[in-house]
Amino acid sequence: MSLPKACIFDLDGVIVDTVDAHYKAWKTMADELGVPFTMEDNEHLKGVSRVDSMSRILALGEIEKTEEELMDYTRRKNDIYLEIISKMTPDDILVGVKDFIQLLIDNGVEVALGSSSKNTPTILKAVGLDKTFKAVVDGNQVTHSKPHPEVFLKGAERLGFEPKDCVVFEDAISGVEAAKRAGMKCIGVGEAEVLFDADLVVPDLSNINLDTLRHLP
Ligand code: B16
Ligand code: MG
Repeated sequence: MSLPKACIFDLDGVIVDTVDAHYKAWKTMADELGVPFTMEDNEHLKGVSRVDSMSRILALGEIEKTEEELMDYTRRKNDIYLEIISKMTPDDILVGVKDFIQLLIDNGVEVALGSSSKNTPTILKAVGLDKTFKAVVDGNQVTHSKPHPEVFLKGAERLGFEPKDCVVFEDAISGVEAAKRAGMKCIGVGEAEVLFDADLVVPDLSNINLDTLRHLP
């Protein structure tokens, strides 16, 4: 098989190590509301938009809030998150990412980013990757959050490729579903027991090369 025309990368948990920062910020809001919230609960928020994540935490605690209160909680969560990530540097890029992206570019595979995060521009700048991707689609540009396929379909469209020509890299259950619904192959980054719907799962991007891409199941 030949190489894909493009690879579309998720941001949080694939390119940068922000999963703990999101968890800490959500945990603060959940504690305030008296809602038990574990790392396993957090697994189901990965890739899900800020407001949908807050709604899920309220649902976990069977708590009802007005729209205004909901927006206030999401704003305060983001303030906590922004404070944590304000210290980000290029050292927060996950292992293997830079080398793998360079390998793709050197071999004519285009690279794009597809994230649910509205903080994408801030993060890409902080870690020095703001000029790396040919197309960036983030939470500011989509109507529907993952698991809806919109973010990846827009990424393919911006590059001018068909979904079948793109491979997605994702760390979230919702993100793997979004990629599959977009009609793209998906490589899960994380644990195979969690990301079982992906076509292949690797622990991180240092465990992948061009042959892996050529021989995707
Ligand atoms: P923000 P990704 C997602 O980013 C995160 O996984 C998820 O935890 C977060 O709630 C969502 O972005 C929205 O992020 O609050 O920064 O807009 O994994 O799709 O890159
Ligand atoms: Mg992610």
